[in-house]
Parts: sequence; structure tokens; C-alpha cells
Amino acid sequence: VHGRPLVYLDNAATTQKPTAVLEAIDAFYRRDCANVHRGVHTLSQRATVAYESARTAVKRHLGARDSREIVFTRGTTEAINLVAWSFVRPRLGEGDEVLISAMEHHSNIVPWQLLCAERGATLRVIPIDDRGDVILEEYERLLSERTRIVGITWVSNALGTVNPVREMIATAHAKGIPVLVDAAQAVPHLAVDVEKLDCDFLAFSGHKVYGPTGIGALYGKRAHLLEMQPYQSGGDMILSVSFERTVYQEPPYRFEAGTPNIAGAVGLAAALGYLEGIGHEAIADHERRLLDEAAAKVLELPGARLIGTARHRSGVLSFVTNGIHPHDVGTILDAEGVAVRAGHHCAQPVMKRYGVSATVRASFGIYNSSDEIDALARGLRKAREVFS
Ligand code: 7TS
Repeated sequence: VHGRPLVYLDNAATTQKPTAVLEAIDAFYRRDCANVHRGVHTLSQRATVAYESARTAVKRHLGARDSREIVFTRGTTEAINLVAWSFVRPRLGEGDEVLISAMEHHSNIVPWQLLCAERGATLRVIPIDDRGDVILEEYERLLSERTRIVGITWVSNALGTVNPVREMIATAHAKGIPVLVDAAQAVPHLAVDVEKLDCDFLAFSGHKVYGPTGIGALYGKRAHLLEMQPYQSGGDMILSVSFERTVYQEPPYRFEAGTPNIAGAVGLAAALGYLEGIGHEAIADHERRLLDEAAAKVLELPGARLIGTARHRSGVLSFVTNGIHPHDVGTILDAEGVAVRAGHHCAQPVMKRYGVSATVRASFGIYNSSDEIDALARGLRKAREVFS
């Protein structure tokens, strides 16, 4: 980039793809390309096996009990919308409440706002403290007999906060309230076990875990999925259709109308296998070191302030530099070959909470190195020189 080696520190937005993922997609299109669940011919059967094996890979990676608890979606956004419209909508009446946190990505805010507006319900927000931790006493206070769902991010894309989701789920369940976990920023960095978490739903995106774009998954407890009506409809999600009456497939197929992203699922399975090959402990150790190094280097910069200093953080370092707009920092870093995100990170309420309009965000992945943190620091010093 601009004649420099690329230093890619925008992994929270999307990740680069390992060769294993590219090759799996290439092999699918070259050797096995056909539609799924319909043909008797060999390629169709191979495509179906590849697609359903990918579902098993997601089940294994999330620690789910049953592959039928995995619904393929376009990503986290579509998974949250599916829960909102198919699970929550029929349960949400006038005066009911949906509870989310103050650090949600827009995709875990706007669907609930739309739904609440339609049903005459209220969106409630768990406040966060100055460090970027949810205030758990407030959370408990906000859980009421009117709360129909809690939607909480596991890891914040704007602050890096790792929320105590297991405890939060237990607290909600003690009051009989189901919980959806937005794991878009968690699956790339943490070990996930939906059985241990006991979450009702969990959503993530393939492209943030080194897989392709346009594929992701929703984990949902089987009992919930069985109760839910289709969200979109058409081919592949039916058992029989007549003009009088249509009988839907069982979950998960009921929620996968139309030709799915077969190659995407194949690529996602390869990505999860790749991550498992490295191992979660190694990933966590490596990324923890990068995060600590980057935080120390950023704070050496005069006038720099971290946005998000929660006790437990992962993947993301958000900061502002006194007197230099984040977009200017981002532009100067780009000229040095360093890719960061500058902006509100689709979490405008978080920016408001900290009284800033934008931050610079460096976010880390498995392939980043200490040398790259040095390149970030050099770029930041350059920005400081240009603007001083
Ligand atoms: N939830 C969180 C916590 C996210 O960080 C994102 C995307 C989403 C949901 C939506 O995921 P999608 O794959 O459906 O778009 N976050 C970002 C980001 O931080 N920069 O670009 C996208």
C-alpha cells in the first residue's frame, strides 16, 4: 500500500483470509459446484455434504449439542434480525421491554428499535461506567417482568470490553428472561461454548473470523428454534406447498430460504478449522501481548487518551489524540501503509458516552506482529509532527 508493506490493523471490521480458506472456496467451485438439498446427481450430493459438514464445523466450534441448532445467515446482522422478528416479535406487546447495553453495535440497536416502535414496546439500555464496563447493579435493576429479551455484545467493537456474559445470562435466566449474545467480536478471539454459557441465541460473522463475507451463523436453542416462524420464505425452507397451504421444514432449514451461500459456508468451515489448529490459548496470548504493547506505545504519545479501559479487554484499542482528528490520523497512517479504522465504528451511542465524535481504532488478529505495532507507533509520531 503506497509502496509500503501493509500493516493491517482493521481486523474488527474484517479479517484477511488464510490460504486454507481461499483454497477451500476455490476447490468447491472447481470440483463440487452445484445446488444443495435438491439434486440426485453427484455434484449436488457433494455440495450438500460440504454445506452440511460446514454446519457441523460451526456446531463443533461453538460447542453446540446439535447441528440443527445452527442456522446459516449472511452474518451477525441478519442473525440478530432473525431473532428479533421470529422469536421476539410474537412475544413483544405494548409496554414490554427489550434490554441492551450502551456499548452495542448499531446492528444490535436498530432492529430492536424498529421492533419496539412497531409493538409499542420500550428499548432499555444498561449504562456503562467510565472505563467501559457494564454497570451490573443497573443491569439487575433493569431486568423486570416486562423484559422479553436481553441483547448483549460479548466483546465491544468500539471499546474492546469483554463483558461477563456468562454471569449476565445466569442473572437474566434467574428471572426467566432469554439472552441473545452478539459474538461478532468474540468468536475471533475467545473460546466459545454455548452449552456452558447457556445463552439462548448467539450470533457471529464469518468474515471477522478469517472466513469469507456474506456468511455467518445463528446458534439458537433447539426448543426456541422449533417455536419460531420463518423470517424469510421461498424455496428450500418448505416441505410442501400448495396454494391453500404450505408446510415448513424443520429448523434450521425453515430459516434458510433460497439458495444459501454454499461456498461461503465451506470457507467458514475452513477458517474455523484453521483457528482450531492454532488453538485459542495461543491466539489469546499473542493478541493480549499485541494489545498491551500497542496500548503502551499509544500512551507514550503526548495528548493520547484511550477510550475503553475496562479490566478485561480483547482485540481492539480505541484512542483519541489531542488536537488531531481521528480521520487525519487514519489518513496519515494509511500513507505509511498502516490500516486502522477512524470513525464511530457503528457505535455512535458509545462515542456520545465518551464525548467524542470518533476514535482511531487499531484492532488485532492472529497474523499481526510486534514490528507492526512499531510501524503504528512510527505513523502516530509522524501524525503528531505534521499537526504540531
Ligand atoms: N456486532 C458487532 C459487535 C460488530 O462489531 C459488528 C461489525 C456487527 C455486529 C455486525 O456484523 P456484520 O458482519 O453483520 O456487519 N463491526 C464492524 C466494525 O467494528 N467495523 O466494521 C464492522
